[in-house]
Amino acid sequence: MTALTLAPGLVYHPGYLDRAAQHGLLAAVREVMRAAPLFTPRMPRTGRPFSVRMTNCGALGWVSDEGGYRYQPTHPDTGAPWPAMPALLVDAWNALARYPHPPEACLVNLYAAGARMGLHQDRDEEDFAAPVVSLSLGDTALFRYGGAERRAPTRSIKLASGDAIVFGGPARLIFHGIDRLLPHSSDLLQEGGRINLTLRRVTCPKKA
Ligand code: MD3
Ligand code: FE
Repeated sequence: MTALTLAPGLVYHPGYLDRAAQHGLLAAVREVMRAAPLFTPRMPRTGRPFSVRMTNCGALGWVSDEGGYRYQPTHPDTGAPWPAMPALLVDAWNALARYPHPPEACLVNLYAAGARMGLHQDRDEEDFAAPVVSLSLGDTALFRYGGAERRAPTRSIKLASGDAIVFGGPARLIFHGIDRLLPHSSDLLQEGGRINLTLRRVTCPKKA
């Protein structure tokens, strides 16, 4: 597999999943969405809804509402535990993360046409030693990333269906976001749009 290091700790694997693997992962994600329906996260304080809808699998899931950003073991609407992490996702983590503990959370982001995600850092986890692994399905997205400070200059790359990207080490706390989708760029999702999966460690592993 070709892997491109775009910045220290930022490794891009274009076409990591072939078409068959994308279909397999999509089937697993549809099962997750059946057990844990998509919810609409809201901004802390203001309650303004995100344009992206979300769900999670794994022991912990990321949620956001007027009370803030946090990880919790249950769905914010149904109260049910998150469904288990599909084996295909654990396989991807094991192949890409180079981290000796399994992922605890997989955030599933669903972008319909017009959805976007503003520039932000992921810093609600305790363990920044572990990388974040992202997998993309469906329409290509224009992904923007900068540095560890908001004012740092940014670059953009396109994330296409099947691409994987890993953010570890000095890239773990970079600012990043999704400016827009390229409509109709993939036919993987019948309804169009894009699904992004991010595999994360949340807690610090206990010392042996
Ligand atoms: C860099 N998701 O869920 S994936 C997110 O495409 C998020 O849905 C975007 O940003 C998406 O938080 C971007 C790429 C990504 C994900 C997590 C990161 C880049 C990251 C965590 C740390 C640094
Ligand atoms: Fe993020």
